[in-house]
Amino acid sequence: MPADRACDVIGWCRALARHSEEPGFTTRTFLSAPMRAVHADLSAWMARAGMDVRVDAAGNLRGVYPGSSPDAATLFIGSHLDTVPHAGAFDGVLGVVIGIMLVDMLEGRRLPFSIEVVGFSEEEGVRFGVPFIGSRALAGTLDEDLLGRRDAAGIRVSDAIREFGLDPSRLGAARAADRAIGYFELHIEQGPLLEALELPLGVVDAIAGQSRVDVAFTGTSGHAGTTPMHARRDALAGAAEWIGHVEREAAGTRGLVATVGRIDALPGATNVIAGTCRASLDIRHADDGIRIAARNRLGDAAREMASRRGLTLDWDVRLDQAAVKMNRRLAAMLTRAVERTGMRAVALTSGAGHDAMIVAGRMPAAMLMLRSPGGISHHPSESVLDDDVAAALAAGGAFLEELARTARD
Ligand code: HGY
Ligand code: MN
Ligand code: MN
Repeated sequence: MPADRACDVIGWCRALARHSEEPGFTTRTFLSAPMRAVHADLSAWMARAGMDVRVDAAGNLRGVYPGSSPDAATLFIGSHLDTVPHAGAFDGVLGVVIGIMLVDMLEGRRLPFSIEVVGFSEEEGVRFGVPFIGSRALAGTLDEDLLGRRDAAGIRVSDAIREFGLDPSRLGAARAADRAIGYFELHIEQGPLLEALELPLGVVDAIAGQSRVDVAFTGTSGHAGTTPMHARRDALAGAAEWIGHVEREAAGTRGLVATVGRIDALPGATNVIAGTCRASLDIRHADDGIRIAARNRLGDAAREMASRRGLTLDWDVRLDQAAVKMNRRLAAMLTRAVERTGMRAVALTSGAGHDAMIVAGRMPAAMLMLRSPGGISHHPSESVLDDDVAAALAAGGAFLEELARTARD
């Protein structure tokens, strides 16, 4: 039975991956058109598992499986439904599909708590440059600043919500009820650790903090053929010097990762010196002090390089998300559940950010990681193994039973 269900989980994820803004790739950003098809598929699977389904004002898909009594507290199981551009089929959606399958595995049996499976509308931060819109709505921490953020077309978050047919004035109703047992997120590891350890599952002890900065170097565009090298204020050359420095700084600081994933040079012609160069910075570390100090050093370096080259610099910190520890009691229960299914559980710190780090501010949170073959993620070749999904279903089922036992005590 678990093997069949694991095969279904993987099949469902691959089916959802076809709902995309880009034919031939998986690209699905906040409340874009393909999200409706994802909601339709998941709603059908949720309803078949005996869940009442709704979409909240932040575009989160929410399926409720009632508990044994009307006033039962709620266990949330969730992850995100949006993706990065050219994504794989499992980052985010796997946690939602496994949540539905765990409910289906109850086969109508009621637990002493309700289960609410949530497919968050936006976690990656691709469309508006700031992540976690969906989980902030559940946590009740969405603020006017975020709702006013604009995408590349100048559309605000609140406008995008209206365009999807939802009402931003009802965002308060998206907030999780106070009687929550906790939040449980299953997610691919997206890195090489579990594969190196030859283990299918890992229990998350903490999620690394991350900062995201929009950087812009501004000089003077000019003729590539007639402008002497000493007379240039080349924004792209300035950004290039800084990007090399970013890589060296991260490689030289234990446990630090820093990435410039996007660069836009303007006006962007072969025979024109770039007058403006915008770049993104994503910097992470398990220790917030080390991350912030490194972020500040990179800002100082950018200012020094810009000044030396006669450029101006804009440095806009878009996100400073502190590292978050998972709930120790739930992590211990999850570890016992994994071991009860005959597997060794290892604790690991997640370098990837997750909705759990936002929801953890509202209720106890726990995460179970599944091995990422090749450590590949944020890439079309991202995958999971059938046996590892079967193991996650068994461990997730044992975790629910353990929670039910403690709820009855
Ligand atoms: O960027 C991340 O860490 C996650 O995939 N959103
Ligand atoms: Mn991701
Ligand atoms: Mn993810």
